[in-house]
Formats: sequence, C-alpha cells, structure tokens
Amino acid sequence: KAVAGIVTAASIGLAAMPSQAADSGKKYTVALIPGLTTDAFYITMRKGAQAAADALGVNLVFQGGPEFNPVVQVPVLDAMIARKPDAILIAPTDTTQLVEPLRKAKDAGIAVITVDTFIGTGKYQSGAGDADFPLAYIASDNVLGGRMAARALATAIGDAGGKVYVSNVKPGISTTDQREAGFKAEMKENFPKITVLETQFNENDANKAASQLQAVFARNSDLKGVFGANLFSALGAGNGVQQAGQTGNVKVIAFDAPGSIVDNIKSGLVDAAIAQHPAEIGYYGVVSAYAHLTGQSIPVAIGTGFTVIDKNNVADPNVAKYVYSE
Ligand code: T6T
Repeated sequence: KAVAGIVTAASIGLAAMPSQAADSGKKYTVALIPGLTTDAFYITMRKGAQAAADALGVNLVFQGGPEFNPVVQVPVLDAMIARKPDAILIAPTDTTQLVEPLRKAKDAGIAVITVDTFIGTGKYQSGAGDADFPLAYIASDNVLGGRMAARALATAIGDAGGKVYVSNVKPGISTTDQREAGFKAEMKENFPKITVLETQFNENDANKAASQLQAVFARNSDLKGVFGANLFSALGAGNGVQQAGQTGNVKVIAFDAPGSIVDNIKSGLVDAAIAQHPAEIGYYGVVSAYAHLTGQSIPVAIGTGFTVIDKNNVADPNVAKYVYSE
C-alpha cells in the first residue's frame, strides 16, 4: 500500500519495470577471471561484481587459478571460452602472454573487458597495435598510486632522505610495472635526497620478499625504507623488517590493504597502505559488460580511486570500509 503523499509505481497502477534483460528473456552470464583466487584484492573485487550482478539479474561466474601466473591462467581462460559466457572480465597476468588467448575469446563473440591489469598498452579500441581489442579497462591509476606511495615513503623517512627499494612481483604485469615507474618518477622529480636501490622481484611470494628485505638490509645497514608494490610484496617486506629487528627504523609503505596489513599499521610495522577500491572495479566491470550486452556504448576506460590508510585514520569507518575482504 502506498504511503500517503508518496507516489510509487504501484500507487499509480504501474507494474514494476522489468529490466531490459528480463524484457528480452535473456539472462546474461558474465565470467570474472581474477589474477588468482586466494588474494583478498580479488575476493573483494568479486564481492563488488556480485553486488552488480544481483542488481542487474546477471549470472556471475568466478573462476581462476591458485597462482598469479599466465601458465596457470591461460587454461582457465580456455575452459571459460568453451563455456561461452556473454562476457569475460579478466585481470590478465601478463601484458603480452594473454593477448592471443584473449583474442580467441573475442573471435568466439565473447565481450572482453579487462579489470585491474591490461594487455598491450592498455589503450583499447584505438586502432593501434594488435592488443587494443578489449572493450574497456577498469582499474586503479597505478602510475598515480606509485607516486602516492613515493610521497608517503618520503614523508615517513623525513628530510634526511636515504636508501629505499621497491619490492615487486615480476616484470610484465601492467599494474605493478606502472606502480614501480610512478614511484621512481616521483622520487626522481621531487625527492633528490632519496636513493632508490635495485628492485627485488619476489614472484608474488611473501616469504621470498621477506628474505630479500633481510638480504638488502645486510648489504645496506643504512636502508631507510621499502615500497611493497602489491599485497604479497608488502606483507613480505614488512615481515622482513620485523625479522631484521628494524620495525620503525625501516619504513614500509604497502600497496593494497588486507586485514593483515591493517594490523601491521596498528602495530607500527607499516607506515601507510595505499588501498585500491577493488569492489568498485568489480562492480563497474559487471555494469560495463551489461551495458554493452544490452546495446549501450561504454567508456573505454574507468579509473577507480584510492584511500591512503595510516594510523591516524585507520579507525574511521569511512576509511575502514576500504579494508579488503578475506
Ligand atoms: O595489487 C593487486 C593487483 O592490483 C595486482 O595486479 C596484483 O596483485 C594484487 O592482486 C595484490 O596481490
């Protein structure tokens, strides 16, 4: 029954508006293929994607591998193409090695959108290069994120400056490559007293990142800081600082914000985390796929935001809501 004074569709005799998909009798299936399944970043992305799927009446399928590795991801993608979803949202684990496997999806008539990471240069639908065929790229601005991490690390270290390095996954991943580039550019342009040592690549293995921290510290007892360029790099680098007995002396800036990193902020091991908004990426991924499938044109790129979490704001609910789901 309509409440007095409020006009609802029911109160003026209109039936609830069917969605376009319901109208045409078609329930779309959208697949989400993450970089790996057991990563709080992608678990949170899935939640956002599911929220949009529920709102739009879309069937969401989540399928990925246990490792961030193209050799593991390509068979998952091939199996998904064989299931013929209407659209595939994917975080490609390599800028070049996923190009041909994704072209197969496109050639099979499946709408391809990349989330988080990109293939080629990430400039899609431009007519340039052979990897511009995905319809859209929905992600953080990772160069900016790297610059933000550099500023946070420089602030944590203070005016004297000193030596720092980047703990990173491996070359060829668009996101982490861009973060490292943004970090180094910002240091070079604005923090001349900071020396950036050689990057340490950990293959997304936090234990390896922890050992590398200790090895770098053994060679550079005046090490002042480290930038962990993704969740596992940051977690491992922080653990390495703790194992070296350098908590508070070697500053840590983390990219990504799972609960474990937030605990490390509270304990003083990590100075700040650059939280991405993975739920937003998943949500707009599904919305974009649905819009495309129902005949709308869609933006070729959607940039999602960041929240910088540190000990001063970590208790604020408007900040804490960006901590990733596990
Ligand atoms: O940092 C995220 C993601 O953006 C990156 O592409 C890969 O690593 C994460 O999933 C965190 O582990």
